[in-house]
Amino acid sequence: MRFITSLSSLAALFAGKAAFAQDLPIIGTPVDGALGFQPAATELARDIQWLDGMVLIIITAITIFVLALLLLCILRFNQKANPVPASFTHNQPIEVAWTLIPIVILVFIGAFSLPVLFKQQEIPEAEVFIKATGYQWYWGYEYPDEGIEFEGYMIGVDSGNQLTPETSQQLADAGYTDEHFLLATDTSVVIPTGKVVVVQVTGADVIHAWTIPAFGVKQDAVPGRLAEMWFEVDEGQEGIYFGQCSELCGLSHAYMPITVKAVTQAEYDAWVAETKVAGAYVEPGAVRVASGD
Ligand SMILES: [Cu+2]
Repeated sequence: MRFITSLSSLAALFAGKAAFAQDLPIIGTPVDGALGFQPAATELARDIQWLDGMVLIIITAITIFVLALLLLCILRFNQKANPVPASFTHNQPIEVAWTLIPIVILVFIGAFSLPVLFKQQEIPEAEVFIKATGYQWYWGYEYPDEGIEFEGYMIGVDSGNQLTPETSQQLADAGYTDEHFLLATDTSVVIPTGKVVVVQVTGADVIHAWTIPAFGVKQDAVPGRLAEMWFEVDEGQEGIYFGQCSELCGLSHAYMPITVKAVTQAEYDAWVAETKVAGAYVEPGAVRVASGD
């Protein structure tokens, strides 16, 4: 009887995990063959994606203009079409124009890019505070206000960073599929949506870098230095977001990804409470089996 009760508790545990995994869509992930950005989940990401589009228009126009000038020179001023070249060396109006016009273009771009940069660099008051430490080759996370501390390893690290049947099973158990190999981790950074999250980033051994492309954030993790960055995931954008260490840090650099689970405030509060009680990371949404069951 006791055995059956334990089994049903275990089933409930996995059912809880699976239900949670299905509830949370995987939003921030690379797509095979895609060229664009991952969907922006924060204002910072929207800002930089808009800036990228705007600058792309300007550089496309400049490239087409320069190409047209080149073609004009090739066709009109080749030896056959223009056997006697002009011998003047100065043209003041043109020199003034090619000095002033680039200045105007650069000031125009700067007027849009500097506010975006300042918005990233001016760290607002934290509603959730996390410290991320890069190690060779995994990430350590601390929520100092909550007394929570855990490490995040890539799923598959036990199988020598290979996609073995065991790795596939571990991925499935965590609610992922084989396509999330190299991205999914055993634990996740859990954050609430609609709240300012400040992340302090540092490195324990060599330089790593913490990033989530869909949030528009990337920060080098330098040993001996504490860097800060912030983001606020839009409400309604609850989901799973992947990132990877983005600073070449040694042999297994490719195998220290980052998984963020953005959940509602209520789910976040429940996760903090559960993880505090358990004394170690608890999968958010998992039904925890109370001792003595
Ligand atoms: Cu790395």
